[in-house]
Amino acid sequence: MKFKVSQLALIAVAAMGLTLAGCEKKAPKIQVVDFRANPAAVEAGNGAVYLTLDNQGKADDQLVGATSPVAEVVELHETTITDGVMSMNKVESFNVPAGGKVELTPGGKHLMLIGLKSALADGQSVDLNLTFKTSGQVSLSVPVKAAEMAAMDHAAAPASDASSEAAPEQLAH
Ligand SMILES: [Cu+2]
Repeated sequence: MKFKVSQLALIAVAAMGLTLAGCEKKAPKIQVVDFRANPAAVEAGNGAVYLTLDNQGKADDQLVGATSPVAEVVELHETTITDGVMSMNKVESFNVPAGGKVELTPGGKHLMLIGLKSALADGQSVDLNLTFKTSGQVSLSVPVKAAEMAAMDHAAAPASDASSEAAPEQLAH
């Protein structure tokens, strides 16, 4: 009887070990890199945050939400160009595949800071809290700085988009 019990205990310990090892193997491992916010005036109303989500784990994860004290809401957006017209769509999540990366860059996916409560001034930092489906919360202090490749992005964008964006200001003069 005594022998049997210790045998059971061994089996239980072995099973626990396997479960733990299994868990570790299957978990996502999210790292957030290359993050920055675009400078924006309060009057602009909105701002954008760009970053790279790097998953070095063995399971997929999803970015499902974000909050920041500088904005009323933070939405996950994806910019698409259909027939030369640029539009932004709100999406529910960004999938971060196991062993893969998701890059949020101008002209693509981004985090939209909606209803700015204060200006995003160059050189400042803003707090951002990301929520992942599996990994949970990740807090960042995001530096505000302009894109280094801004000139290239503009050159690559269709001319019609650039002129329609600039139009209201030009009319005001
Ligand atoms: Cu947007």
